[in-house]
Amino acid sequence: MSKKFYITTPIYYVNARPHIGHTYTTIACDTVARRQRMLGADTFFLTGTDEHGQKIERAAQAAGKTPQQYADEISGEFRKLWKRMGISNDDFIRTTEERHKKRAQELFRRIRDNGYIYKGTYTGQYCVSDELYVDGAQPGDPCPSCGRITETVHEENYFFKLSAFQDKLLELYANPQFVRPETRRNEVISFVRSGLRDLSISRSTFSWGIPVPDDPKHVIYVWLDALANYITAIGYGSSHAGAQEAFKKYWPADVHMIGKEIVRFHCVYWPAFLLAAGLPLPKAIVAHGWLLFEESKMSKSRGNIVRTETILDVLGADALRYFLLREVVFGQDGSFSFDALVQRYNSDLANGLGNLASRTLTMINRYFKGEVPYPSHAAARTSSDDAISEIASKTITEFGTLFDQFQFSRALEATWGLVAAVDKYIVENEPWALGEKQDNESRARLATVLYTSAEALRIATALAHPVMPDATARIWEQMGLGDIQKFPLADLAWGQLRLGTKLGDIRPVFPRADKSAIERMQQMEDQQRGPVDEESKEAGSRHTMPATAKAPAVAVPSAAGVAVDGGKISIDDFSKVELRVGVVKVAERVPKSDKLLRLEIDIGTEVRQVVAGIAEAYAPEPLVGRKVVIVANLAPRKLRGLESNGMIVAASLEGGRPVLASFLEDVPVGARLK
Ligand code: ME8
Repeated sequence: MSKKFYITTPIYYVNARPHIGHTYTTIACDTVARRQRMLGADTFFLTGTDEHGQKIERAAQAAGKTPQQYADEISGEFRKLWKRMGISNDDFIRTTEERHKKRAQELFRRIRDNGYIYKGTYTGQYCVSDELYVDGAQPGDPCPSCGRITETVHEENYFFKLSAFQDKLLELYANPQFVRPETRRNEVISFVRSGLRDLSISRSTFSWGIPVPDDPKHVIYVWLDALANYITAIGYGSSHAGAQEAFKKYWPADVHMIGKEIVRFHCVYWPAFLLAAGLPLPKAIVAHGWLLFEESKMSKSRGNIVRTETILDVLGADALRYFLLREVVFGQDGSFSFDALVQRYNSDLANGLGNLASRTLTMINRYFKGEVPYPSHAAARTSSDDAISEIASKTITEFGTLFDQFQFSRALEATWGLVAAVDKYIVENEPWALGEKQDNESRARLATVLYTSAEALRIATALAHPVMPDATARIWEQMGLGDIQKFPLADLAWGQLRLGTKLGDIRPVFPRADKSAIERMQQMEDQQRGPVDEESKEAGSRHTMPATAKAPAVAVPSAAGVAVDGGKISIDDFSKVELRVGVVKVAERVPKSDKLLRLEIDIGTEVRQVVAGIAEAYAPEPLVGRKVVIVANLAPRKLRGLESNGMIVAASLEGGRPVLASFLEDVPVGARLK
């Protein structure tokens, strides 16, 4: 019986369209799943969307949609993107599906029946963006995870006896494989050692969630609902025999792959829920770092996201997959830039693997009529041939070891070491010069050199297949080897390339990208922001910081030349932003816009026209006479043909309405904020 392998991505919130941060985790899991399938494991790869909770409810409300409509739309975007990229997930779970709801309720019931749930009242702080209870925080305190101001929650809840699991959890972490990498494991250990408080696992002040069994006034806490997906998708809690079989077969998961910000939920809460339910625990939780763009975490709320589609349109999925896994050291944060992407693409793919494939196969075509030649064993053999076969054999072992430790970057580095060695070998052996000669010795030598090159190419291609499924499948076909997916990777060894193998049609796999590729991608992102921008320009003025890097009104550390130190700006940078108290003199709706108000604001020295995207939250009339804060030295821009000369400052609640900044004490008009 073949070994089973079950791997999961986090299920992504539907409050934001997918960006390359989500794509990163999905690509990493897809690569692992593909390698496992090639190694012969009965593999199940799960991804999906997380659709309940207050954050989604609010985001839907802000978009003027029902939560279900909203979730359908964004969940659809994720599925469309994964399909376009050829992601090989075996299932896609949505937490609003009936199968999930019923089975998640079953999990709740089981934990309750086992005596780990009781009713109580929660009074404390909650971060809606992270859907996180922030223990020990006071009203007005920021969330320790994302920095947003927490909200005070006072409601009747069901509590989970998390405190009962402290020792058991610490025992689990003794196994270094359970939480990886080591830095995350240490964080988790110190968090649990510092003491665990019982956890509220239901909410009763809104309704967008799965009803608590037998008490539908409550909905199940979104993290319990979401984490349950890992078992509900494969049949936990189902009465169908087939689903029960699947659960028995695939659970426990071999790997839950996640981003580092959700370690606590996966490494503390999830195992505790499973222990309470008497279910087996996942074998490993592997956390990677963040993709950064312009020095900070790529995320919707920061407005610094890069869309995956842009890269797919210009360079294709394989280029992105290779770049992310090669460039970013898995486990650590890594910066994304179009420049680095194109540079890597050209050096490693166009000039590296692509060039090796095309020059080797073209020469076999030219000198041996498209059939893999016979390598000579005797006179025409040199130590340089053996060196290549040794490097190739070593690479196979090294790649496996590194890859299985999730060290994708080093595994690829080793493989590209082989590619570079063969390149050098070709240059030194000059097969093109040998090809010009007709004597037997030259022919024998040429055969050996081209066989050696082709065999190394075959090995590099097989190893890289899970990372770049499409391009490697094409190289494999060009080598006349058929369907690469059927190749049993576990058997990969030097010397398997059969003599006389007839090559297929040879076409370039990675055409070189020129500078215009970078510009095109940048333009596409700007344009994409454009139309959203019309929206977000409207909305733009309602963000404390403008949503895009285009208009860094508030000292956003960026390529604009602002000195950055670990994402922080200096006081000098901050003082470049002129924030002033103003008073609204005139307020009226902008014709044909639901979102915009035209304001005339007296800032002491002059009256400014500001166009602000706050019309959905504020009627114009009551604003007259109100004191507001404006960014006074922002470059003017046009919105709906009206010049906006400054930006009004408002709290931007995730998915919610803007709330204008104001003062409790009386302040004079024109006063500067610093
Ligand atoms: O947290 N860099 O969903 P989410 C790297 N629904 N990875 C990133 C990233 C970035 N800049 N941005 C997002 C949730 N990710 C919950 C999970 S699971 C039971 C529930 C990836 O939409 C990364 O995997 O906020 C991160 O953990 C995940 O997307 C967060 O997605």
